Amino acid sequence: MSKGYEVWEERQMEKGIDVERVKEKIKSFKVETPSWGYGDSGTRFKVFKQAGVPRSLFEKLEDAAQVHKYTGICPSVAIHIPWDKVDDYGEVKEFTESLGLKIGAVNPNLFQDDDYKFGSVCNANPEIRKKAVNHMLECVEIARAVDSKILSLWFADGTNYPGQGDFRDRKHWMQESLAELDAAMDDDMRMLIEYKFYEPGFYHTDIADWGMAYTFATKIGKKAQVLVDLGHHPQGTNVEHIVAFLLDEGKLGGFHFNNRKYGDDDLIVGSINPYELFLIFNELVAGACDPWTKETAENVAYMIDQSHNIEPKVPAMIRSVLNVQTAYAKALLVDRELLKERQLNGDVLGAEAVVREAFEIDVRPLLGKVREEMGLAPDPMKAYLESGYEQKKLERGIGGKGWE
Ligand code: LRH
Ligand code: MN
Ligand code: MN
Repeated sequence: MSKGYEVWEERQMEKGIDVERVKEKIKSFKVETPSWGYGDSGTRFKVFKQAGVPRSLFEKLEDAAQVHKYTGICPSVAIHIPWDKVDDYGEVKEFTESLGLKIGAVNPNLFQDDDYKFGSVCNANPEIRKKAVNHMLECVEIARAVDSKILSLWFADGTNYPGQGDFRDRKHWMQESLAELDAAMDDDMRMLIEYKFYEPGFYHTDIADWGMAYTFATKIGKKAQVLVDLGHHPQGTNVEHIVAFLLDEGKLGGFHFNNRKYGDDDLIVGSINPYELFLIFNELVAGACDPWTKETAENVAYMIDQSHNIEPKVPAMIRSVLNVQTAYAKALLVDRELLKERQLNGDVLGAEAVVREAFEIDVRPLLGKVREEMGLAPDPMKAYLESGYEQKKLERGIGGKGWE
């Protein structure tokens, strides 16, 4: 490994890449995993129960701790309420910290109660809107109890047919609810507003795209930013352009990483379109180098939002995390000065080559070296599979906690 690395390092240094700086950046890069990615989940056709799936939030956290143990870059876990509802969040905080982890984003769930059949915060019934707002306020309390600073908001609100709802009434109800939430949040908390263009509403969704999420976030003010879930755009959308635009406006708050072939497929990150993932990181790295966007770029919450229908959950999560890290490492190797020069000179093919060639670099020797320096096994997946944890998990039996 280390001989391979020396050759690799020499080649990068010849190109003028500051390899030590790249290594430091990779070491400080973190990505959050979702509690719901460890439990049973599926499609609307079937949830296949897997043996060994966590029976409680505490067991989900134990699984998340394994992902962190072998990758070294996943110290926080997002929770979804009420999927992860417990009586004592102080106990959750203590247990999480005992595992060397932290609770990350708190996600209010506004789509599973029967009351939400016609929407939550955009429901025509004011009592249901109130209930939805109260649930978000409860999540602010939970965030305080677990010492989280992020409320991650996704609304399943939408309609199935023309005429079913009044777009502008619903827009006002959304705005009012977000304002109530804003007033209840501490100054150092952020709300990340996620958009999605369809599903479960198939005619319209109340926050359908980044422009609507951006408009709400701008009206709310400094505590609100936009969350980009990679599975929530129409096919062919240039997601990296959206990322650069929001970053430049100071409104890019976070990501839900996953991958898709067709719809909101929630597949392993980078499994279908690794080039798109790399191009997104290319914008983020460029943003972090620019004084205008540096602060926003450095505070972006990187989160995975993935569900595993047929694949074993902990290895699937490790695969996603490693794919994210790989895309980030490649983006750090883009020669930005050369790229700028070629862009300004109208060198179309030359500029495209700078970006593509960074993507083509094999970063395995680099990542192996970084892991060695972090005291980790060079191949986290292999180390995890050899650890015996997958077998030990089976003692939990079948019928764990999943989507309810
Ligand atoms: C909606 C979504 C949202 C939810 C999660 C379970 O499709 O991406 O982030 O909270 O899935
Ligand atoms: Mn999401
Ligand atoms: Mn989704």
